[in-house]
Amino acid sequence: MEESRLPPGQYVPRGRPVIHYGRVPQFRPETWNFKVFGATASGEEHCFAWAEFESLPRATRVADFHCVTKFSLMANEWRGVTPATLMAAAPPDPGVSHVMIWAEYGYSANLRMSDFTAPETLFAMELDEKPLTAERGHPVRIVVPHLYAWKSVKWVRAVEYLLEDRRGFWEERGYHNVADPWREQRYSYQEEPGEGPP
Ligand SMILES: Nc1nc2c(c(=O)[nH]1)N[C@H]1C(S)=C(S)[C@@H](COP(=O)(O)O)O[C@H]1N2
Ligand SMILES: [Mo]
Repeated sequence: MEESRLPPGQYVPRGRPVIHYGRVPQFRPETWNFKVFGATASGEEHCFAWAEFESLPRATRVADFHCVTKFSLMANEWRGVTPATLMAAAPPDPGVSHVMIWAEYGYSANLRMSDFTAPETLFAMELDEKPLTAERGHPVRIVVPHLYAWKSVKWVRAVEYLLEDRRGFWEERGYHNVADPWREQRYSYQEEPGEGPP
């Protein structure tokens, strides 16, 4: 592997670690839904049942993935729904600047609109040609491979459109609001003016 693919301070571990805070949730297709709420264009909340979300068109992205605890998982092949597809089905108000990605049990991460709509960002439902396993985020996780992996929320249940930035779960607990691994934006004390909510 080329060294230039590894951001500063990262290493490639043996095996493929799985990490998250709290328990792995149970997936119940009958009651599962996916909400898009907050500053939608219509002012209404959009709600997708499992059958609807599952039938959205899918795309493939190959990307490396960098955890702030310093391991990186290289060349993952993700398949799922692009943010562009979701936004076409549930359009944002033109003033939306950020999104909050919400998971089961209240875990969350905020993203700038430019990171959410980046070409490599995906709502992944498959990894390496198999459905996601429960521990990797089944049925849907977002993958934002150009940011530290705490932003790649597993078990996503909602997207909230924001007119101004707000910190998510780890961003409120001392981690960097933007989280670019190439700039080693690990902790909130490193934030420069304009990189976090006022
Ligand atoms: N819902 C949820 N998503 C989460 C987390 C979590 O605690 N809860 N942990 C994040 C962190 S810190 C990392 S490094 C990656 C790990 O993904 P993996 O288990 O597929 O390696 O998931 C991220 N997504
Ligand atoms: Mo992480």
